[in-house]
Amino acid sequence: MTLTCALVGAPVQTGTQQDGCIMGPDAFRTAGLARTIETLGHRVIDLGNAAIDPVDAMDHPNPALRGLSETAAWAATLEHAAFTASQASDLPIFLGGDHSLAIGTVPGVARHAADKGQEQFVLWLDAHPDIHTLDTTASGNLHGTPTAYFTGRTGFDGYPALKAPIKPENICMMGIRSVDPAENAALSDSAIQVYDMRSIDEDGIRAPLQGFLSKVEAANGALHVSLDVDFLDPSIAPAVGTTVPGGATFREAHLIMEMLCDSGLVTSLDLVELNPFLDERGRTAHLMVDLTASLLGRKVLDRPTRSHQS
Ligand code: 5AB
Ligand code: MN
Ligand code: MN
Ligand code: MN
Repeated sequence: MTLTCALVGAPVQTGTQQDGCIMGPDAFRTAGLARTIETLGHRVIDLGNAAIDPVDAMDHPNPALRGLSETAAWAATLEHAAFTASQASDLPIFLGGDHSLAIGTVPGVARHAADKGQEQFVLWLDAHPDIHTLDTTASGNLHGTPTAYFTGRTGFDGYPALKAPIKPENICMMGIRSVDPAENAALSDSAIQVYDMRSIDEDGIRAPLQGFLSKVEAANGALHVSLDVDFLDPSIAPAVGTTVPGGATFREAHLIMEMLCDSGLVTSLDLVELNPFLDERGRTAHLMVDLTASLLGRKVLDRPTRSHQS
């Protein structure tokens, strides 16, 4: 199937401590993302980079918070950008930027889904659940907060009101291996499905992902995939500020993308947390582009393989 993919640059780095994610959109473009997608027979429209206007500082009782007013401003800007890119294309691809950008992209695509009468689902591929509120984050880094915000948890004063919060039972997290105590508490009270690295070691990717995709299909839902570079093992993806050992392998990551491709269910994608300043000759950027290619139909063989038939 030929898709129209819209690239939306989101050079956000106010959600992290370490500078560099601002260069992410340019690194994805330089690594040939558009060309690669076109080679697979799809159309690409590059909508350029989103931007925010200067903002006034916001106060908050948590003294650790940094970049609060800028990040809240990105939420509104990217919600709008994601909503309009969803209308203008079959598959908006958001080029991060740190993961705080999901406070805009996910609500924006969810508003589009709601307008079409569809439920929004989210596949969160990350070492971290990013489910802190403004009160519970100890680092103060807001890239650790998006899933709490878009599921409608309280404690996000000054952020835009959510038009279409994501139901926790519509979220599947995979690759998780670094969880703070407050996040653990939030997840144990939540219907979010979490597959940590231990469960992937024990059971693999295929069965849990198939289970989640069946749910999306049965609901005729829209599916947003949020891919954090640190989902991948740092040995294959060094260009990220928050490396955690023991991440997904090259094949585990590609298998996810190949299964997502076969499902035909994906309606939007975040590529986040790439810090080109930390990369080795562009290898992480290229891996993220290759994973996107698997999601969009790059195959080894033209004929169906055995696992498709089983
Ligand atoms: B990322 C940590 N939980 O709150 C925190 O990379 C890490 O978007 C957050 O997943 C990692 O600072 C955010 C320790
Ligand atoms: Mn659409
Ligand atoms: Mn993340
Ligand atoms: Mn992460």
